[in-house]
Amino acid sequence: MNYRMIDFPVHGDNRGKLVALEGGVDLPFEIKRMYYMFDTLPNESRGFHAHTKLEQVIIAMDGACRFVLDDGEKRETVLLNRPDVGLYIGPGMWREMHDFSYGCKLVVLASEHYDEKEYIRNYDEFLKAIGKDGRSE
Ligand code: T46
Repeated sequence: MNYRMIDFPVHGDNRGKLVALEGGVDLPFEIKRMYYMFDTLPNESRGFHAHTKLEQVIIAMDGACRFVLDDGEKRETVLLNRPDVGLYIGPGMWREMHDFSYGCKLVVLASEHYDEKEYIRNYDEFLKAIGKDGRSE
């Protein structure tokens, strides 16, 4: 499975906490793009796609959501609910986002600029692309 959780170093004192992330140091790639999601709703899921090249780290700045990660053989679930932990997802992973808490805010740091052509939004095409559709042997 091409994903993992990354614990970020926290600089904390009596004023509160601060996390600093540097591309290539705290993240395994240089950051080319940042985007965020807000006004999410518990009954509205997102994602349902994979990327051929993109690497990303996703952080729940506020609230929580459940990620489903699928490599074409296994499906695993990860709860994202801490601002000091990031979910790294590499290429070739199908992802779905479910069960957003009201007002959940996700920040995403990405290794590439946005390119819709690099998305695989159909699950059968995803299996085919990674050679796990049973016809690629
Ligand atoms: C991912 C998960 C975790 C842009 O114009 N630029 C961008 O950088 C992005 C990310 C999206 N968009 C547009 C494309 C769509 O019209 O924003 C709209 C919503 O994007 P999408 O339906 O792809 O959003 P999610 O939440 O399903 O997926 C997003 C990322 O697209 C994806 O890379 O891994 O978050």
